[in-house]
Amino acid sequence: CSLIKLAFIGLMTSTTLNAKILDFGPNVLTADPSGHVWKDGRMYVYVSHDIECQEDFHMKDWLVYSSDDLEQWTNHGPFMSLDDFSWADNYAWAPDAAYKNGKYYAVLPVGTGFKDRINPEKSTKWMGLGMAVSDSPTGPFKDAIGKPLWTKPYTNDPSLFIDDDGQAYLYFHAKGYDYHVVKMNDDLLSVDGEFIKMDMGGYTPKMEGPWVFKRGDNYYFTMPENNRVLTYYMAKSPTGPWEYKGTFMDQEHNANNHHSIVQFKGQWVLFYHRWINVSGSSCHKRQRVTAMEPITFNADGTINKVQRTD
Ligand code: FUB
Repeated sequence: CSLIKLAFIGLMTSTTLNAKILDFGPNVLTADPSGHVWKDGRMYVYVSHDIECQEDFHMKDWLVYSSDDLEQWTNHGPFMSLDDFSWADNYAWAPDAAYKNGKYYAVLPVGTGFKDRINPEKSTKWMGLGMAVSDSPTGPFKDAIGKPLWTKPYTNDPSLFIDDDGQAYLYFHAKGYDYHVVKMNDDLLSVDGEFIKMDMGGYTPKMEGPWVFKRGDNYYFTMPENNRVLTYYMAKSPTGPWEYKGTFMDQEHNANNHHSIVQFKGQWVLFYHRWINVSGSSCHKRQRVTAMEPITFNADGTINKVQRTD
């Protein structure tokens, strides 16, 4: 009888999360969600802030929302903008955040220049990682080092993972350096040593937007493979060797995805973005909005495939 009760409670728990596009307010377009549960137990989601009908993702600032039930979301507004970086003026792309030693940290890809689609050799676009710090999870954040974390290689899409022993690892997307990781010093503002090329078991497709998390004694390296389909590797250490496990979310339209996976009140949650025709918008093409789904695991730690909920 108590087993039946437990199964029932389990079922109730796994259905409490209502998968959906998050209501972040009218005409608010967001993407690249990075979900974190900080010490107050609330869920904080840091997102890129799309501009209606934008071309080549010329975004200007980032937003943060929080919730204690994943239903009602509090808008904390922009937590930082390009104006806060003296050395960058474009591409406010996929953010990540971390908490350490009583401070909140944001890792923010920003850049300069423009992409020339007709004559790519004339492109001046460059991106690097800004490191920002705040006393509050919702900001205001300040540029903590006054320059990019490094200038070469061109880098975006950071994922800052802090292991149980307090060691921080920074994963990122950088041309020629995909599937590398670097250890961060305790200040979370400087790197400790060289980039480490990880053993991915011989399979290294084009990646963007890595997201690393730990569940039990398994580490997960997840990514939008070929910028579209969400796939993952598993390992017993944050630097690998990684074993490829395949797809956990198919692609939608011929468009990018970017995600995060985080545990909230016992439930694992996948945040990602969708491309939809936004009602009331004057833009006649699909635009990005943040969505979430419950995500579940098998006994061996592998991830069950997630279907989008309409
Ligand atoms: O939002 C700008 C870029 O689009 C992100 O950095 C990529 O991951 C893709 O989502």
